[in-house]
Order: sequence, then structure tokens, then C-alpha cells
Amino acid sequence: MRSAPLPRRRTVLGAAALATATAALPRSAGAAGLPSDAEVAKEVRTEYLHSWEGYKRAAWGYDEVRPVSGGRNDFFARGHSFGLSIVEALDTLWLMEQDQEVALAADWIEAHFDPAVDAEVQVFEAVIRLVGGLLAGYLCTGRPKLLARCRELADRLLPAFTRSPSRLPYRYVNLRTGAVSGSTSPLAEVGTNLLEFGLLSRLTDDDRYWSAAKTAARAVVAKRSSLDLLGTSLDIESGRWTDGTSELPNPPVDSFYEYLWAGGELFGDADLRGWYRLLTDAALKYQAEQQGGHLWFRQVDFSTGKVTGREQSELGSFYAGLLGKGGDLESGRAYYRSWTTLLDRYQLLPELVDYATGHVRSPRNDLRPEYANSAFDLWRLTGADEYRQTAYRYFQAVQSRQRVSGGYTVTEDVTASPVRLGDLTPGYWFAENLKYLYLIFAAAPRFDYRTGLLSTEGKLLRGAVRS
Ligand code: DMJ
Repeated sequence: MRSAPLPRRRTVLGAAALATATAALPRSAGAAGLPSDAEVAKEVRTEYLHSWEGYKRAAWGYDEVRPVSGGRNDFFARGHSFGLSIVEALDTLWLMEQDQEVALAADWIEAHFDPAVDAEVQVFEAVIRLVGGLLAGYLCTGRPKLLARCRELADRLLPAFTRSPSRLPYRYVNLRTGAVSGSTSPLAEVGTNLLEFGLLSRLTDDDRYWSAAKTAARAVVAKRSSLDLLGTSLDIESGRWTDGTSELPNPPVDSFYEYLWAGGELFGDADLRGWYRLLTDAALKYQAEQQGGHLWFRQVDFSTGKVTGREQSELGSFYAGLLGKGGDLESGRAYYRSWTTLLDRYQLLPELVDYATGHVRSPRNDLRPEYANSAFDLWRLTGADEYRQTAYRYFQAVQSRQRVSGGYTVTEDVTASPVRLGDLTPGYWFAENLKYLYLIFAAAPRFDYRTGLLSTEGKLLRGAVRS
């Protein structure tokens, strides 16, 4: 995993800076209308367990629960279940010290999780949710079978990389046959594997996973434009861009950038750090803009910098925290405030807005975690009360609008009053939203606040404190 160091152009807040920042974090007894931290942590845990029990009751062993109807959803492939919500929940339950539930979840995985089913799965989703979930489960519990399952799954995903003429991964692979498909892939799907594959290489002393991931990331960065911007999607077979728009921080490119920073941090990899800095400087130069006193990121032609759109996806709100962690703290804080104004307006963030016109382009709310993720990141970096306050507002809004007797559900329209409910608890709900909130308020003894590092799916990949 060694690489030649690239020059760094400004200080990046890594573990040392996080440590300094978090050492001074205030623990509150309930300032400015908030209950005490301990009370909030208890509320958050109670709501998490409400949702978990709903899943267990109606959909145990299936990927996802439909908490209104009591139905189930196969996330990866119709007719095949991986017990996704169980894998997603494992490290959150562990951080919340729910050891009976941890044992139940880990036992189920060891007995039933099948990494060799005859089904085509999306490589990106399988990596961040399943490989990441099994890795985190192993790091938290120390149960070797979780690592064995993880490795078997990763071995079955590898053909997506090794059968590709460009070494950029195909989008889909059949876990039993190794057949690959999906030759046009967005950036996030090409690069959001560095953490999971890098860590797996470390734990197994087998370089194939890391090498596949790093080769793909290197190939992408080599295709940057003369402005140091990246496009959105690539043709896996020719290795060429299929478009020329820089979408950062919207999907489907979002976590590509996140993994450059996080990979640099987790593995001390100077290439990844250098690439993150180079691409982030270009995004701040060509895409950042103020509208109505708020910071947003426009879409631009990656060769000319010409503006092509002003849409912002809710998923982009993760970028506030990433900017902070990467060393652009003031930009991160400003971008977070832009999202807070939307939260204050709608209480639940809509999926897509045009920030120039103020129009809501998609009024859905898919119980997404990105705003809470940034609240957690920025709170760790600054200790500022603003993030506890807004995190709690986010929690209250979700609790009062998306809670049902079977758990928590997505909503169809956040602009309707009352909001129109959907019928799904996405797997990531068990991995992310309430984990971030819990960690802000709980002073969790099993989380190392100095070095803890979470993946894009909220998986605890560093900083599990085992007694
Ligand atoms: C999650 O699977 C992850 O956070 C991913 O990085 C983006 N999409 C969802 C949540 O919105």
C-alpha cells in the first residue's frame, strides 16, 4: 500500500487534528432548550430499537422492511435476500451496547448469509453495505466468521475489476458465475471501494483488493480535464467519459471524492490525499457559488467551466462534513448552513432542489442520512453547539413525521401537509442516521472519538473500542 508522496497544498485535518478538536468537545447538560446529552442519546437509542424491532417482527432475514404494510423488500435482486438490514445494523447495535441483539444479528449472518447466490448484484452497493457491514461487524465483535464471509463476498465481486479491460469496475456481477455487466458506470460506483478493499487487504494480507481499488481510482484521476475537474460517468470498456459534466457533490459522483479523503486518512496514502486536494481545489474554484447569501455548488462543463445547472441533491449535504474534514472548514460550515435553511423551511429535506429558483424538483424524503452525517463531522471538528442543536431538530422532525408503528418510513412529499408517507425503511437507516446522532450525544464508550472513522455507509472501520 505504499505510494510516493505528493506535495500537499494545505493542512488536511486528519486524526491528529480531530483528536485536538474532539478533546475539547463540550458535553451539555441541556443548553438552549435541549434535553441533556444523556437524555437525547437515550431517546435516539429508543427510536433505533423501535425501528429494529419493527424490522425483526415483519421482515427478519429479508433485506428491508415495509413498516406500514408489514411487507418486505429485496434490495439487490428479486427473490434473493442477504438480510441487508441485519448487516447494516450490526455495528450500530454494538455501539449502542445492545449485545443480545448483536449476538442475534451475528448468529444470523454466520448461519444464513450466502455470498454465492446466483444473482446479479450492484458492485457499489454490495461493497459499501455488505463488505463494509461485515468488516465493521468483525472489527466490533472479533468474530472471525464475519471476516471469512466478507472475504468470500469480496472474492466474488473482484471479477468486476479483473475482467474489465480498463480496470474500472463493471457495475454488476453475478456472485455465483462471475459474469459481469453494466459497462457505463458513474464515478461514485467506480471509486467507492477504496476503504473496504484496502482494509480487507490489510486484514487478510492479500493485496488484490486494495490493488484493484487503487488502480481504478488512479485511472479515473488520470482522466481529469485541464481544469482538474472530473466528469460523471465512464465507459468501462473504452475507459472514456460518457459525458462532460462535473456534478460534485451530487450523486452519482459524491462518494468518489469522500473515499479519496478517507482513504488518505485511513491508510496514510499520499496519492489519495494529493488527488483529493487537487480535485477539491478545482471544485471550490469552478463550482462553488453564493446564491441568496448561501453557498451552493453548481454543475459545470468539466472542460470549460461553463455552468450547466444549479440543482442540489439532498445527498450532496454530506459534502459539508467532508469539506471540513479535508481542511476547508469554513466552506464546510457555510455549506451546512445552506442546508439548515432548507431544513428549517421544510422540516424534512426534499430530495432535489434548484437553489437558484428555490423550486423543489423532487419532494421525496428517503430517510437519508447525509445532513446528520455532516452534523456529526462538523461537531467533531469544532465542538460547536450549532451542530447539536440542528442535529436534534433533524431528529425531532424525523420522529414526528416519519415514525409509524412498524418503525420509520420514507415520505413521498415533504411539501404536503401532513407529509405523505411511503412504505419502506431503507437498509442505510440502520447503519447511518441514528448512529451519527447517537455518537454526538452519547459519549459512547465503544467509539474512539479521536481516531474513529466511518465509511460512506456509516460503517465503523476504525475506532472500535473493545474491552
Ligand atoms: C447510503 O447508501 C450511503 O450514504 C451512500 O453513500 C449514499 N446513499 C445512501 C444514503 O442516501
